[in-house]
Amino acid sequence: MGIFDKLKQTLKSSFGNEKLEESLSKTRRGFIDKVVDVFTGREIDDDFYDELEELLIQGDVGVNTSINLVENIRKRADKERIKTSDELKEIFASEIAELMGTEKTMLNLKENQLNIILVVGVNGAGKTTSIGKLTYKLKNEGKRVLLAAGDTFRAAAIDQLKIWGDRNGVDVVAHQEGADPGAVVYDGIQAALARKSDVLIVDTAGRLQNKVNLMEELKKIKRIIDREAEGSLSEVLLVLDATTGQNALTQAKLFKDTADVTGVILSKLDGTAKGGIVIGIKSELGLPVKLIGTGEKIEDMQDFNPESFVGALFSGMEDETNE
Ligand SMILES: Nc1nc2c(ncn2[C@@H]2O[C@H](COP(=O)(O)OP(=O)(O)OP(=O)(O)O)[C@@H](O)[C@H]2O)c(=O)[nH]1
Ligand SMILES: [Mg+2]
Repeated sequence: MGIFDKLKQTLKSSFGNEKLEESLSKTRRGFIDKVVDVFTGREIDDDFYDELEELLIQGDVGVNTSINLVENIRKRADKERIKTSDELKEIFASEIAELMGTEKTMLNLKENQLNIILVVGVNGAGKTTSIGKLTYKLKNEGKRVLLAAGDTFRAAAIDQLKIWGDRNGVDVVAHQEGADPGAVVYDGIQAALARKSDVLIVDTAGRLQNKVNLMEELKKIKRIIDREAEGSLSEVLLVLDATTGQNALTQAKLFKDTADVTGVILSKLDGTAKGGIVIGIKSELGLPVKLIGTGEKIEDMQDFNPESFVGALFSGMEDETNE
């Protein structure tokens, strides 16, 4: 039995998520294939481990995580007296699987009350698009959704959210460009309470005069939510652009500390070879990835399932290893 067939068995139902496999195809080719190449027909020595570590770091797995992974693999190789790098492939795959865990981290939404989801992230990360896709997903799950255009920095941002509102057939609470985002959120909360909405999703600006302003504004929005609808802030979701790799990790640290982020939406996982970032986000930041963006269309969002992720990462590999 090939290594990846074994992994398949371990991961049970995780293979066969075609959309995810397609999204991760660049990551597979640009990162996983290279790593697997290192494992092919090599003597296991210090050079081998150095090269592996280097590749993991380049693959945006994160420095600490890469070092730990290689250390674990080295320990297991010693213990299990493994001599060739081919045998190590399986250990590598299983270490990644173990690091990612099996637990799905779902959105924390409560029944019979308003749930506010605050969506934050730097400009261009994919906040507004993700809100559009998330609205579609929640509506399909039977939730009543309302949107609030808390990004008042640009008129186009308000219009863009309204377009997603129209596509989904949900209302958007909005003020004019330059208005106080706190006032928009206040109105959004009153409207959501009056209509007994299940979910109010708040878009926010990704760019203000400077980072301090941005963080102050997020804090102010949170204060208004606490005052007007205590206990309703169910999620603060940080949207990270997977294509930015290590930069996304740096941004995440900033937001995590000031905005009490509860989870990550990883956007643009399609079209990037930097999918290894998923491994880094979990282990370097301790933040759960809750949703992933797999394209620009309304249905291109999935719950993040670590087993499916590992499965998709290593899919298509069995043919080569069975030869
Ligand atoms: N391929 C792909 N593109 C995406 C995805 N998510 C967002 N995008 C694209 O990324 C670009 C920026 O997305 P926005 O939703 O406008 O980002 P934003 O964070 O709201 O940006 P600002 O409003 O400027 O702060 C758009 O062209 C989106 O279509 C995704 O999962 N996959
Ligand atoms: Mg936006």
